Amino acid sequence: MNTTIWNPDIECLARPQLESLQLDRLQNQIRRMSERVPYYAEKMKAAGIVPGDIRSLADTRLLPFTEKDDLRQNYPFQTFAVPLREVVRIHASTGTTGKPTVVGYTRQDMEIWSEVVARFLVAGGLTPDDIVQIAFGYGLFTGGFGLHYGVEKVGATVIPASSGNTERQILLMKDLGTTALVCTPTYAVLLGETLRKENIALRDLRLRLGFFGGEFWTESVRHKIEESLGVVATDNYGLSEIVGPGVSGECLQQKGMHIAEDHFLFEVVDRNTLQPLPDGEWGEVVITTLTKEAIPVMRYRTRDISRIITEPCPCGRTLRRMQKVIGRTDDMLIIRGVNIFPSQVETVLLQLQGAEPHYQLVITREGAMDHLEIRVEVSENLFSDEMKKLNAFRDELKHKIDSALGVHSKLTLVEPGGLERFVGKARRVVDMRSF
Ligand code: DLL
Repeated sequence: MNTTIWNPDIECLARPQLESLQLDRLQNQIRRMSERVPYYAEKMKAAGIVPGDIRSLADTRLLPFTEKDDLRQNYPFQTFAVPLREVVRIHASTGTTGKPTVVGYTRQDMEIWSEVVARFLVAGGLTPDDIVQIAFGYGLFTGGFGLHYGVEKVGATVIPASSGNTERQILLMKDLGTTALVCTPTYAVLLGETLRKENIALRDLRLRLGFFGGEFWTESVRHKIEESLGVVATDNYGLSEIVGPGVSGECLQQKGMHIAEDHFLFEVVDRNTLQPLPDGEWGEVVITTLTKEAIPVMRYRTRDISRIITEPCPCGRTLRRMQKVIGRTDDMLIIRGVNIFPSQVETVLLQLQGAEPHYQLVITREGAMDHLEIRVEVSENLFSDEMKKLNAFRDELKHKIDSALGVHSKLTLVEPGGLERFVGKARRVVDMRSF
């Protein structure tokens, strides 16, 4: 196992020293926000808070939250804390509706961004000898450029393949001897399938590591990817509003993502009461930036559901970990009064031999009744088997899904390759109720 740590001075810092660093930075950041960003100054005033009220890390709870909509309403630059001439890079979040959220970076922000990405890359086994194929989109999305600069910082070789064009990705992998792959887990699954379809043996490739992030994925998908691509697959997490990739990432233990706590202050709050929860409890992740110059963010409600792992990690890093994200609060569907997360479906699916990690939830409304249809792709093997086997599989899967979700659904089995493939993040839910 690779035991190299990119920045041991910080990644292995004793807790009391880390917390004192965090508090210093928090106080400084809040003061800067109140002086430089009228939006935060007003919000703090409305909450009856002055920067001097933040005397301990626990006082973070006194600060108002920021939501995606707040940033949208300040489109494009109103929450920037520096003049544009100090901004060296702009990115934007992948908004599906309306205007995107624009984010900016100063030169120092860029330096910190590549530093935090380098940390998780090295934690996941990357060395300067690796050849890294980045199959995230290069553009306004933070994935491509974020990973690119981190890989360069580590000193490995970057292949900036960008997203899509699966044939070419495989050609590059073969001919250039790619050892590490960077993309969404969804795309990694597709690449694995394509290798199999084209009878490309893993021994003809040099792949050994995979860094996947940008969307939720289950442990079962991790196993599928590791098997089909011959890599050790680690998870990494981030969001544009905070920095992009690099907020947290797994080490080779593959048990939770170490948070760059010297730059990002984490809280987990109850998603209904918004009160901070004790460490270890599941809730919504809320992040305050500690060092961001261009767009500092105060208590950003990520909508992502996770929990803090406080137990020490055998890798030696003292930075706490967040558990794999299990979904977003706004992914939650309410079907006939029952709360459902697409992740529950994925978890059940992959427990059964024969189901592929390609599925779609379609919700329709007839009169006042909501209907949930779950479309699941089946494997080639099962599909070519006799009808009896397929029916037995359908019955078992339907029973398992219904009891996991607590609501009746219609299960439709789809032939191999029958559902849409994604080169970036997957879209699993089609909610026809809003059409
Ligand atoms: O997806 C940043 C990123 C790029 C992270 C590449 C990692 C790798 P956004 O487009 O702003 O930024 O989307 C952020 O994606 O709030 C989560 O809901 C989801 N997300 C990101 N990483 C993970 C992950 C980038 N590892 C939103 N697990 C976040 C689960 C993730 N969800």
